[in-house]
Amino acid sequence: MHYDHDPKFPEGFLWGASSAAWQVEGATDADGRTPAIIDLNSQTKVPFADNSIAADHYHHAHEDVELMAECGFTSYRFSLAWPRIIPHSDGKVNEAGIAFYNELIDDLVAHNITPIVTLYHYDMPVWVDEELGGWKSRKTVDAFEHYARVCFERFGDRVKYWLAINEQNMQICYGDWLGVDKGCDDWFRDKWRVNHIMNLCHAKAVNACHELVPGGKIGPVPGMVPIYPFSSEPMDQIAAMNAEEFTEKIWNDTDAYGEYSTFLKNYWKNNDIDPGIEPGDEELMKSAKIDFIAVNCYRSNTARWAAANAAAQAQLMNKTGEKGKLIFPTVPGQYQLCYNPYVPYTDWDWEIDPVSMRYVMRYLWDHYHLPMVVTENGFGAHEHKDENGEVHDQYRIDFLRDTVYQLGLAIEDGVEIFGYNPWSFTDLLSTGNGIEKRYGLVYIDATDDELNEAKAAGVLPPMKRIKKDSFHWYSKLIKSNGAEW
Ligand code: BGP
Repeated sequence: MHYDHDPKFPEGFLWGASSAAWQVEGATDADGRTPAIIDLNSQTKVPFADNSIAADHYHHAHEDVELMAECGFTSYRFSLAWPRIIPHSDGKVNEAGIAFYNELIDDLVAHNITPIVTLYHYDMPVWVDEELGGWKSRKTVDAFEHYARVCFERFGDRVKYWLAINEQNMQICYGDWLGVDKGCDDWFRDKWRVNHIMNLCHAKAVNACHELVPGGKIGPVPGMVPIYPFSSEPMDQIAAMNAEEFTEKIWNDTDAYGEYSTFLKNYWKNNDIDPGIEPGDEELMKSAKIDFIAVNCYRSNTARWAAANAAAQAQLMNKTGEKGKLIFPTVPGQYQLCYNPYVPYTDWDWEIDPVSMRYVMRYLWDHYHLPMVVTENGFGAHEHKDENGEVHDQYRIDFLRDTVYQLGLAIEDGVEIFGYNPWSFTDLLSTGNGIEKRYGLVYIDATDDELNEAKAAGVLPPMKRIKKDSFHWYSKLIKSNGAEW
């Protein structure tokens, strides 16, 4: 990438990294935590993605915070595990779970690292699913509100930035990938009911945060994949707009305006879909005013027109990390996604497109005029130690540098952005590719096979942390507030 000047970042810009409880903590049955739906879902993934050890952050939390401080972090975005805090349907608070997060938060604050905390990053307790009906049931709204209130009451004195639900759009779009479609037999229709329940949970959390956390701010976390039209053929532009609506804009509009768009209401009407809206729901949604948008953005997609008689194709993810295994989706009469000839691809067929960060920031600012913080971005790769036990990840440094440059340009464009938290600090589990798809600034010295063997033997491996080259590069960048890049 050509850089024609140095980007500038505002004083107090939050530099950190990001994780999620089920992907980093491990210790899934420690100290009273009960199983989550995602534990079971992850066990169905090939290659191994069992999360019972993950990066074993549960037993290495202090060491990890020390490393963050050494790197110069001023923020850390992580999530709380619902089944660690409310393990059973009696709603009682698990003090051991609270103690783990209290220690982590205290440790961060003592190192001047601002915690940015996600309430829900895919770990619904199994009891919510089995006893209340999970995402299909309105009873879940009360259970979620209770959990959110406990978190705000217990941690809100030190945590001021809250995120409600991670990537609701992606959970609904790819319901089977994360197990959100559990128990639904007509996902085409049922997903809008699940989505509505999630919107009610989000609204309750937003209002409770404002009620219980002095100075608290809360926002949604859209998974943003900007959509470019494949060509200047006019129908490719409509296809790009359709893909944008159905994968992200519907959710952004609802979060920002607190109401369903006319586009979505017409779509429901034309397709005979009842999203299960009851009296009072729309008032609740409207009352929940978000303070900012937390943005996850790794890449872009490209769309071209798909005629109404085209063959439908669901997206099939690349689960092996061998290039060329992804099957793009086709939605007849709306769009099909396709390769972009102008960008390279990772081994998992993700577009390597740092410009997408500037695009997405400009796009969201123009539409919603809300401050933003980057809560995920990163480069997934196969990685190994060399003969000296070091990990050289120049490709990650190149990607992060290009992205930080684009973020700087977006700030110069006038967009209000207050932090950058790439995924991830240590290596951790990918959503479907075990620890083999690594994102960390810090290497975790274990392979999927070793984690499998350790689990079978019931022995925890040492899980040594090794700083990658990107750790050292990032440290210089953040200690100079973006000047040395
Ligand atoms: C985001 C999720 C994360 C994370 C990341 C990378 O969408 O919020 O949980 O895993 O994507 O994706 P993957 O692990 O599939 O490579």
